[in-house]
Amino acid sequence: MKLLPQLLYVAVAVAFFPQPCLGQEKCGGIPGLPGTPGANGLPGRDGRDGMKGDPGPPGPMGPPNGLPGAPGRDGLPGPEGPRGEQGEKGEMGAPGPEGRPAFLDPEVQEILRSLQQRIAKLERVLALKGMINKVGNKIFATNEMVVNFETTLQTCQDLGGSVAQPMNEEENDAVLSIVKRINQYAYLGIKESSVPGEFEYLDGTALNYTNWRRNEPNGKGYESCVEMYTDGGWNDKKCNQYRLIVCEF
Ligand SMILES: [Ca+2]
Repeated sequence: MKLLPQLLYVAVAVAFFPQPCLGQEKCGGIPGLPGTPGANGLPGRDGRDGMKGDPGPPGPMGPPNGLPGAPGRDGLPGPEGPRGEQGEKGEMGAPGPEGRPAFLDPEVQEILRSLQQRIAKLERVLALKGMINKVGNKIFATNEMVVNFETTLQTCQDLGGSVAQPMNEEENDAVLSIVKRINQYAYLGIKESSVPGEFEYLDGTALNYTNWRRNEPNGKGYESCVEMYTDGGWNDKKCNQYRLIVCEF
C-alpha cells in the first residue's frame, strides 16, 4: 500500500516535466526523492572558558540570631605614644653586702698610688711653668686677674680654695714669687678685726705670722684689708683697690 503515494508522486512529476529531453542524445532522469535526514553527529568538544564575570550582588543578611564569626587577626602596632609623667620615687633598696675597707683592698691601693704619682707629675709640670707654687700641702696660684677684695674672695671660693693666707716665711715667699712675676700687689686672706688696727685670719683666728712693712698697719679702722707689696711686705689697705688674685688650695 506504500507504493501508491510514490506512483502518485511520479505522475505529478511527469506532468510537471513533460517530455523534457526530446531530441537529445542523453536524457536526464527525473530527479529522485530526497533521502531521509541523517542521524545527529557526536557532540562537539567544550569551548574555552569565557572571561570571569562581575562579582554578584551581596547575599542576603543571615538571620539575626546567628553565631558571631571568629575574631579577626591583630592589626599592626600603632605609633609610640607621648612620654608619660615621671612616676613616684621607689623605696630605697636593701643595703648591699659590706665591702672591704679601702686600705685593705689591694686594687684600691694600686689606684691610689697611681693617682698620687700622676698628680705629683702634674704639680711639677705646673710648677715648672710657674703656674703654681707649692709649699707643703698648700698650692698658691693666680689667674692673673686684678680685682677688688670682694671679687678676690668670691673667685677663690668659687674655685674651691681661699684667698692666699701665708702662715710662715716659706708660704709668704711662695705668694711673693707670684706677686713679683705678675708685678702686681695682691690682697691676702687677712682682715682687720673688731679692734681697729688689729688683724686676724678671715675665719677670725689670730695671726701666727706677720710680715708688716715699716710703720704698718697704720689704717686704724680705715684700711680693713691687707695687701702684699712686690718686696713681700704687708700693708693694710682699703678693700676697694684692684689687686692681683692669688688663691691657695
Ligand atoms: Ca696702710
